[in-house]
Amino acid sequence: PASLSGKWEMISNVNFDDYMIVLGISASLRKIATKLNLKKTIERQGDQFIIKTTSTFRNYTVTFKVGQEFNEFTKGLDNRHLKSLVRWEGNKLICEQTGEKKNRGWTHWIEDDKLHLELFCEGQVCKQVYKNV
Ligand code: RET
Repeated sequence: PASLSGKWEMISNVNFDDYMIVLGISASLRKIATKLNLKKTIERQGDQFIIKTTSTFRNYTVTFKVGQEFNEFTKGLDNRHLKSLVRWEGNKLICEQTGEKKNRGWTHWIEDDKLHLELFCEGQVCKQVYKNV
């Protein structure tokens, strides 16, 4: 069955700029970030996930257990402190990120052997698709 685990490379990225705008990310950082070819490495050990987002410019790693709220610091993104909680909903891995920004979170799922990621915040939705590498 389709698994989130593995190495992934971004093939499309829609509305990333508007997502970053609602996060309050500066124009200069957005300009760099929109040009990045992002990669993901997802490691899973049972309920525990390590998700690494990497690029030539900056990396971001988040480690969590499904169903267990954790403190997330979005270092190098918008540098906010969040309470995050990840759950499964069918084949979708869904994170709710509670903090200063409303309706913030993300959803990961596999479709047609590709990794789909929706990043949402305050009504903006960024949609990224990654291929397996
Ligand atoms: C980069 C570059 C600097 C500016 C911004 C970035 C955004 C990273 C994002 C990462 C999302 C990670 C997720 C992990 C899930 O476990 C690329 C670090 C804004 C949006 C959803």
